[in-house]
Amino acid sequence: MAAVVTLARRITLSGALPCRMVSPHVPCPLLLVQAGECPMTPCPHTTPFGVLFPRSSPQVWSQAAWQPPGLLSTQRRAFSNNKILVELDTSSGVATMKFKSPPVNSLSLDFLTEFCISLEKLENDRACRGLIITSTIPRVFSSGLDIMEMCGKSTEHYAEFWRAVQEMWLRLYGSNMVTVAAVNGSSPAGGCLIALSCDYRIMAENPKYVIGLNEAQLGIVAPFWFKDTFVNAVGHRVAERSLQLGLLHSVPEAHQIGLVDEVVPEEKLQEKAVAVVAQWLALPDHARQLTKTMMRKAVLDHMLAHREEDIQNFVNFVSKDSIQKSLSMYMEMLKKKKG
Ligand code: CO8
Repeated sequence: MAAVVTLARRITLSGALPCRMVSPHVPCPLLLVQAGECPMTPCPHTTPFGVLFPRSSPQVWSQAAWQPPGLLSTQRRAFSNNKILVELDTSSGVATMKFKSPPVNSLSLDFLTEFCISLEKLENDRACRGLIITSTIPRVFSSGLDIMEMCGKSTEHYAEFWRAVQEMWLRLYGSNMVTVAAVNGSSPAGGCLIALSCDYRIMAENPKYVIGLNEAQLGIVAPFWFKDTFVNAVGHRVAERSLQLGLLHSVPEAHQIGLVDEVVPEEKLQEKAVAVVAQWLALPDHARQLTKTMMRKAVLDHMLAHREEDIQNFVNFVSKDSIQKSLSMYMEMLKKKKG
């Protein structure tokens, strides 16, 4: 209690403070408000102990995980659907999203829809500033797009499916939250795209895990925005070679080319992800978010400008007999590998 009062007094005495509370994702339009002059009703900064700023401010940049002892008890909220479980720790502002769609977390239309709904809920939740994405399925983070959604369906279905893939990427790549992929299994193609769309990737050490954009191996071509996202992470030359050869990289190789930022033993993965999010959240949201937008906007805008054309291209491409044949053969190969 004494610590809270001391902090509140220190903040109150410092006068002008950055207001971060209008929305976790939208900086206060005034940016600086005088303590106690917050335009919100009721003012979320005012506590029985004075004016309080639990979110990061210049005074607490190095103490991202700091909470007033006894004032904010650790609170967990969870919501779940058929494919995804989300747990939000409201005291740290970090949600963990766990894929739970056996056998391999493939990105079906249902999965993508639930993923987008979950992302939207978190994005609009003032209590959430950071997101960790991981899997509950042993050895698989996500097997990428559900190939069955691209085989033997109508053109309307292909269009709807592709719009959902685009939507997932737009929401994740353009998210205001700090996003960390805790990659605890293999992550080919669309699975790799999910990881690449996050701000930071940590992968579990395991000689069996692979990650990469392997579309060329299936006889299909990674769309331009998959490519742009990849290039932004690893650079043009590395992306070009990896994409042309449809490479699935081992964990050490993925680390070496910068496809993943860090490799840790599997049992340390969650703990490491939490530490990384805390480190990123220690900066003022508005500065980090505007910087993220500055880095990603061109790629997002380019996709949005060509969205309908991209859907049409996908539908035309995937409807071709030769592509249907390649995809069916690939599915056969996957099933045979098992037997
Ligand atoms: N879609 C649908 N079913 C799948 C997929 C998938 N992506 N991946 C695996 N499955 C199925 C398997 O066929 C198998 O089914 P069944 O039990 O009926 O035989 C079941 O899931 C389990 O698969 P495995 O036995 O292979 O599981 P393992 O744990 O041994 O291996 C792997 C897991 C490593 C994920 C492995 O399944 C694998 O490599 N899968 C293929 C992944 C892949 O190549 N994905 C690419 C999808 S395409 C994509 O994401 C981007 C496309 C961009 C569009 C381009 C424009 C045209």
